[in-house]
Amino acid sequence: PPVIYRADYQPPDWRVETVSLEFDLDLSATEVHATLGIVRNGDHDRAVRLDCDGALPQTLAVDGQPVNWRQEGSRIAFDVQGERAIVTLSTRIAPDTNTQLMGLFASNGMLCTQCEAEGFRRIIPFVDRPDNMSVYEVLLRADKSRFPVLLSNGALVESGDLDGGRHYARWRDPHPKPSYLFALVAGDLVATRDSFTTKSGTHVDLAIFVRAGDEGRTAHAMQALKASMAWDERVYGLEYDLPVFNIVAVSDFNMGAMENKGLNIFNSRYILADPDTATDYDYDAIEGVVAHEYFHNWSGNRVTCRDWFQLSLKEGFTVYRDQCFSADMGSEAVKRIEDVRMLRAAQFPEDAGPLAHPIRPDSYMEISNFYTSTVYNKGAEVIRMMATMAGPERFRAGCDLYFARHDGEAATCEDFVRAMEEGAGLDLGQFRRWYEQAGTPQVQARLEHDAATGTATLHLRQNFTPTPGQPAKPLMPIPLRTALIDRDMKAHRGEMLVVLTEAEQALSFTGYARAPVLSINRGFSAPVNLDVARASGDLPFLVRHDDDPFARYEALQQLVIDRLIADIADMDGPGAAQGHAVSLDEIIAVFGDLVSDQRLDDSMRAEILSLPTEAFLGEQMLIVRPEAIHVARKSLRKAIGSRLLNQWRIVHERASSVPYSLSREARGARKIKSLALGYIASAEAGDAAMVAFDQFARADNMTDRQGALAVLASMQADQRETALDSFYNRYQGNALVIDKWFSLQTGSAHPRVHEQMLELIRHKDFTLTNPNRVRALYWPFVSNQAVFHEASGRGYELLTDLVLKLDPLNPQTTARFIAPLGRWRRFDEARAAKMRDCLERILAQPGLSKDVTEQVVKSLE
Ligand code: HT7
Ligand code: ZN
Repeated sequence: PPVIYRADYQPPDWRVETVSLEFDLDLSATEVHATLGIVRNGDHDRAVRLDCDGALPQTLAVDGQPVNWRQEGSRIAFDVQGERAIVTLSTRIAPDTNTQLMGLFASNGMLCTQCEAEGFRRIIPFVDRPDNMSVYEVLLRADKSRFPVLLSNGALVESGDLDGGRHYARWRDPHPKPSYLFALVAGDLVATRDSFTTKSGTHVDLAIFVRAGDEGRTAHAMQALKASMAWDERVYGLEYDLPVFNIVAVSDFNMGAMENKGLNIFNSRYILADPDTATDYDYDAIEGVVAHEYFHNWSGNRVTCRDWFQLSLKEGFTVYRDQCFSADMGSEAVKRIEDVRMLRAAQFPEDAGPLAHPIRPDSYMEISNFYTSTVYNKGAEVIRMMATMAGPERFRAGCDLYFARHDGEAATCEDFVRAMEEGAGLDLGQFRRWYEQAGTPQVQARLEHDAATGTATLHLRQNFTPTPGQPAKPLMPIPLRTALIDRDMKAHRGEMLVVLTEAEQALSFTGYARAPVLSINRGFSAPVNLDVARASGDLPFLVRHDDDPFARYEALQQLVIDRLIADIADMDGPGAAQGHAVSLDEIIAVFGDLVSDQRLDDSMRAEILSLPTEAFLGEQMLIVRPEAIHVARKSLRKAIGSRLLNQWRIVHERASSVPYSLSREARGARKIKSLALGYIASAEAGDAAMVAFDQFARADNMTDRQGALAVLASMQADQRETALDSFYNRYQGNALVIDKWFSLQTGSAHPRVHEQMLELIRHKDFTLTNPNRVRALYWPFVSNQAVFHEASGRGYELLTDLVLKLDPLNPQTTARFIAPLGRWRRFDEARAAKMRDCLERILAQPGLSKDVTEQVVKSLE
C-alpha cells in the first residue's frame, strides 16, 4: 500500500462549501443524492478529485450537465471550468453488508454512520479530509414503522409523513465541519430526555437514544453528560453551541464512541449501566467516555485537525481533559494511578516495539492504525507536562488563546504549541521534540549526600533507545516533580519542579545533616522509565511516609518488582539474583501495614495492594520469561495471601457489611472486598471457593458478582462451573454482560484456559461480526501472558486463525490484534520463530487488508 507522508501536505485543490444530502434509507439498498457547492482553492487548473471507497457515483453532473468522470485509484476525477460549481451526484449503498462498520452500516435493525477517519467516502465521493469544512443540510427519508427515529447533526428543521408509510426529517448544522463529523441514525429507538442551560442562558435539549428495554440504563450517562457540560464551562470557559445534543447507543462499533457534531454515537458499553449489570469500573468508563466525546465539541470540532498526522491535537488534548474531569469527579490519586497503569500497559510496550511512532507520526499507510495509545495516552501526557510546567492559570491562558485564535479552523499541533508559548509564557523550543520522537526516555537518578557540608546532590541523566526510523535522538526536556524527604521528620520542605534538559544534570541542596530520601517523578509528571539508585530501606520508607499518593503506590510497585525479578533470577540457581531487593518478610510487613493504614481510603488501598500484572513484569525484562513470571508472581501472591490471611478475612468481612450505593466509601469497599477475596483464594485457604461463591451468590450488584466470579474462574473447584453457568443463565440475551462472561474465562489463571478458549470460539453466542464480542473473547486471552505465550505456540496459532478469518470482515478491528505477535523480539528464539511464522502466514493471505498489511510488514521489519 502507498505511504502517505506528513511532509507532503498540500491544501485541497477544491473545497466543498455547502453539502445538501438526501437519503432514502433502507437496510439493503440506500439511495444517496448529494448537492455539493464547490470552490476552486487557489490559482490552478487541476481537476476536481473526490475520494471514493466503494460508493461509485451512479450519476454525476456539474451545474446540471452530466459529466464523464474517470477513476484514479481511490479517487474519481472530473474537470470543472470556472471558480465555483454545483456538483450533483448519487450513489446506492448496501448498509446490511457493511461488516467493516465504516460509512453507513446496519446494527440490530438500525442504521448509523461512522465517518472518522475516512468513512464518509464510503457514502458518497467527497473531499474527505479534515481541512475541508462544509455546512451540511440533510434530508432523511425512511419507512416510518421500521425507522421512527431519524437523526443527523445540528438541529431538526422539519419533519413529516410521506406516502407509503414513509416519513422524513430535515436537519441543518450551522457549524462548518469536516466530513468525518457527519452522522446519521435511523431506527426504532427510545429516548431518555433532559436539558442543560448554558452559563449564558441557552437552553439545550439532551437526549440519549437506545433500543427499547435499555432506557432504564441511561441515567448515569445522562448525569455524566450534564456534569461534563458544567465542567467545561467552569474549568475551560467553554459552552455548548447548539440547541440539541443527541447521543445514540449502538451495539456494533469499532471503537468506544464518536464525537459527531451534535450527534455522538456510542458503543453501547459506554452508555448502558445499572447496578445489576455494570461494575463500578464500567460506571467510571462511561463517565470518562461521555466526557471525552463531549469535550471534543471544542477540542476537535470547533478547532479540528488540518490533517490526520495532527490527530493527537484533538485526541491527546481531549484525553487530558477527560482525565482531569474524572479526577475532579472522583479521586485524583486513584485516577492518576489508573491512567499511568494503562499508559504502561499499552503505550510503553508500543513505544518499545516495531510499531513505535511519535505522537505526531511522520507517515502512515492506513490512518485507522494510528488511533493508538501513543497518539491518545502519550499525547495526553505531553499536554500534562505543559500544564505542569505552566501551572493552572498560565495553562488556561494558553488554552484560551488556542481556542480563540483557531476557532472554526483546521489546526496543527504546532498551532497548539505556539498558543501555549504565547498564552502561557513557556519556552517550548526543545519541548517540541516530544511531538517528534518516539520511544520512552530513560532517566537515571541518584542522590549523593555529603554529611560534612550537609549537601544533597541530585544527579540526573537521560538516555534513549533507538526506535524504528529514529536511531539517534536529541535530548528532551523532562519535568520531574521532586521532593527530598527528611528521614526523621518524615516530611519535605516543599516540592520542586526539576526540568532535566541536558544529558546529565546535577542539582545541590543544602541543610541536610542526614541524607534525605528522594521522591521523584511524583504524580508521574513525565512519561519516562525511571531508574533510581537507592539504599535498600528507601522504598519501604516511601511506601509508608511519602505524602504523594502516586509516589507511595510507585514505591510499593517497585519493591514488588525488584523482589520478583530477584526470585526469577534465583530460579536459574542460587546467587544468580543481583541488586538489593528487600526480603519477602519486609514486603509482607509493608503489605500488613497498608491493609490497615487509616490514612488510606479503601479505593486507594486496593490500588496500592494490587500486584503488577504478569505482562508488566515481562516488560521489565530484556527477554520475557512467561512461565517464570507466572510462577514467581503466583508464589508471592500466595505468601501475601496466607501470611496475612486473617487481615484479608477481616477486610473482606468489614467491606461486605457496607450496603450498595454509588458513594465513594461504598465503591472503595467493593474494590477492596474483591481484592481481599483474591488474596484469600491465592492463600489456597480451604474455604476460599466457598467464600467466593458466597460473595457471588449474595451479590446485589455486578461489581461484587463479577469480582467473585473472576476469582472463581481461576480456581479448580465445583463452584466455578456452578457460578459460571448461573451467571450465563441469568444474563442470557444481555450482550454486554455475556461479553464479561467470555472475558472472565479467557483472562483467568485456570490451567485449562486454552481448551476453554477452543470451546468458547464454538459457543453459539460467539460471532465475528460484533467487535465487542471478538474483543471480549480474544483480548483477555492475548493479554494472559502465560497462556498466550505457552511454549507450544498454540496461542499464537489461535490468534493467527482469528486474524485470517476476521480480516475480510473487519480489517480495522483485526489490525489491533497484530501487535501481540509483533513483540517477538522480546521472547526467546523458539517463541520468536513461532511468532514470526504466524506473521508470515498472515502476510501470505491473498487479499489481505491495507490495515493488517501495514502492521504485519512493520512487525517483521
Ligand atoms: N474520535 C473517535 C475516533 C473513532 C474512530 C476512528 C476509526 C474508526 C472508528 C472510530 N470510531 C471512533 C473516538 C474518540 O477518540 O473520541
Ligand atoms: Zn477522542
